[in-house]
Amino acid sequence: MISRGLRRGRLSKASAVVLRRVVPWTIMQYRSVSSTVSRMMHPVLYSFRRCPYAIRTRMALLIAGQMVVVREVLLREKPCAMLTASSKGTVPVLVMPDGGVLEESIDIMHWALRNADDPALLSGRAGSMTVQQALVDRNDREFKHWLDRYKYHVRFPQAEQLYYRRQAETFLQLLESHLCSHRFLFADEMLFADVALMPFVRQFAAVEPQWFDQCDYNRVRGWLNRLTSTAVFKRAMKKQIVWDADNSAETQFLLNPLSGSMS
Ligand SMILES: N[C@@H](CCC(=O)N[C@@H](CS)C(=O)NCC(=O)O)C(=O)O
Repeated sequence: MISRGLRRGRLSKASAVVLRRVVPWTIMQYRSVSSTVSRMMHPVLYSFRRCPYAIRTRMALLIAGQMVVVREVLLREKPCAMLTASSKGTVPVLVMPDGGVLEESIDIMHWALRNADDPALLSGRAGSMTVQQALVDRNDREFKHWLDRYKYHVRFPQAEQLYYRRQAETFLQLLESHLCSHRFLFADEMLFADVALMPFVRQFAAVEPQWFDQCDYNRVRGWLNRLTSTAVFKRAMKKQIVWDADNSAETQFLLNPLSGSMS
């Protein structure tokens, strides 16, 4: 089961509704709906398809129904426009039409959800946001640290890959305990923490898929499968041509609108 807003798959912005009336969804989805107007009206998201931080923001933007123009970048060849907006050089970066910049994935998620029609979307029961955020912080600080070492163990020869995996597993054990009483981490519906953490656990699972398929973390595996089966995840992972400022064939498109079921 997923949240009300997702089930409705509704558009949150009047402009999205208008656009959808005049532009068939299939065209919106597969062709670049890119024009000076869309860039001026909507924030620009610099993104990299496989980056877990970018995945969580694309999902949150979709869930919140926020219209953005997505520019897929290559990490080894970051566009000047992105570096001018954010010299930090990491994705995701969200550049607002008024020039404001958000350069942390969590900030972009919060911005997207704050501006959604339903501000309580993904927050869960009153008060649960603080607890969710604490788990997300632990992911970003601790799990990500061990995940990088597990995944790129060749670059960290101080210890064996197995050692790094075992360190990362501490976090999986915590997630497993969260999943004892509900289908998602904090409820029977997908909330903020599920979206924020899932791309990292997915990355962990992909390091040794055979081991992960047979490991004891059955609930985590089921949770991950549920999340990767959602329409919102599939939509967020759709391949996009790399954006090139010099290329006259525009490649950015609007992430929204969504239509139909999100589950
Ligand atoms: N704290 C940042 C971290 C973002 C991050 O580290 N992104 C990676 C890609 S997954 C990146 O852009 N790395 C820069 C590089 O590889 O050059 C956030 O939450 O947005």
